[in-house]
Amino acid sequence: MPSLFDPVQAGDLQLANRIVMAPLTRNRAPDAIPTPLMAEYYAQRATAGLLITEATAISHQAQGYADVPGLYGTEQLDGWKRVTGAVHDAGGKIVVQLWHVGRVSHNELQPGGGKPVAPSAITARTKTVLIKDGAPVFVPTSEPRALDAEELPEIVHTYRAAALNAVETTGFDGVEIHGANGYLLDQFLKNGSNQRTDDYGGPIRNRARLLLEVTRAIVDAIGGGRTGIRLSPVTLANDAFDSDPQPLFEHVVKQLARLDLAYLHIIEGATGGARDLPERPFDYAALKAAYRAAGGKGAWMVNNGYDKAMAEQAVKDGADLVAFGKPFIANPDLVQRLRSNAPLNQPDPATFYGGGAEGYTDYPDHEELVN
Ligand code: 8OZ
Repeated sequence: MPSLFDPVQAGDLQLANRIVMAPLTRNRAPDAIPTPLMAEYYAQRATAGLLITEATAISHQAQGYADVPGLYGTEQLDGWKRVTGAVHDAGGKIVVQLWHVGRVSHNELQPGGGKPVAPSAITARTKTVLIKDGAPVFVPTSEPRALDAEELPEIVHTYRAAALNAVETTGFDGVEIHGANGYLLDQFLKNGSNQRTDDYGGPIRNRARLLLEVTRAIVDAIGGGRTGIRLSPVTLANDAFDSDPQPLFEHVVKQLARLDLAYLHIIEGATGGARDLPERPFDYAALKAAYRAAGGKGAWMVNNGYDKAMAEQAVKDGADLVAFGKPFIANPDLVQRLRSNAPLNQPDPATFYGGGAEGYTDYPDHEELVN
């Protein structure tokens, strides 16, 4: 029986253990440029089997929050090279999470102050963050405009270009497609946000089309073995809602099964919150069974509120990887702490988004505390 601390292969990725650092938005990249401090932060956490970067915009249009990083433009790519170099020097593996926020944005963050783009012109009942006079301000997201079908190939191409930049230019070990949490690809999947009447709306196979086109384009460019995807069937994040998620997501994973992906990353329940949502029931075992029955061989990564005991049980039950979010904010040496049952530092929510080293690179290793 494998343990959480045993090596595992996920596609082309040879991972030292099954503990993954989940993507965590930290808003410390002014002008979307990754900083040297970010390189230090990720390198401190390099004992994770795999690091997934914070969500990273594939274009200016894909931006939805102040000071989140991008993967376009020379300065942004150079910033990421510093990060991948530092992580690799520390012996780690790192993939970048490719992000298009769709309607979860604000005019002020969009090229030329234009409207954010979405499957349909339905405003998300959620907030985003701007920086005003140096301080973060929460504001409602702007009314989006519905994308023309003719604009979608360009978006697919932009994902593909970002994936190529990730592995060829910036040294990432692979990419994770952000298909979760109410952002563009999830907006297309779910009928609460997608009311299109063309080939990208209506029946499940149409709503899944953009996500699958993006995934195929990336796999074609960099190989499935370096490509993962994150899904959140019933998340409450960003006004995401589908009236019948079980068949929707079973269709998605059956199609993904044909693409030889490195991994599927599944958020169980409400992102960063309750694992059980009585008002949004979902059968994750059936989802996994549908993927395997369709021939899917990617690693199965689970996420949301795991502690050591739950993670060990998940691995016993057949999960290949377990992603930890908040515990990695406060515990750079989380793998070693879990291994030795050391107590965990508690993260400070006041320093999650924005700021500098405080609450970012200054959480101590356990060894530093006891010596
Ligand atoms: C927290 C704050 C802003 C963005 C996600 C990228 O939920 C995010 C995010 C999380 O996937």
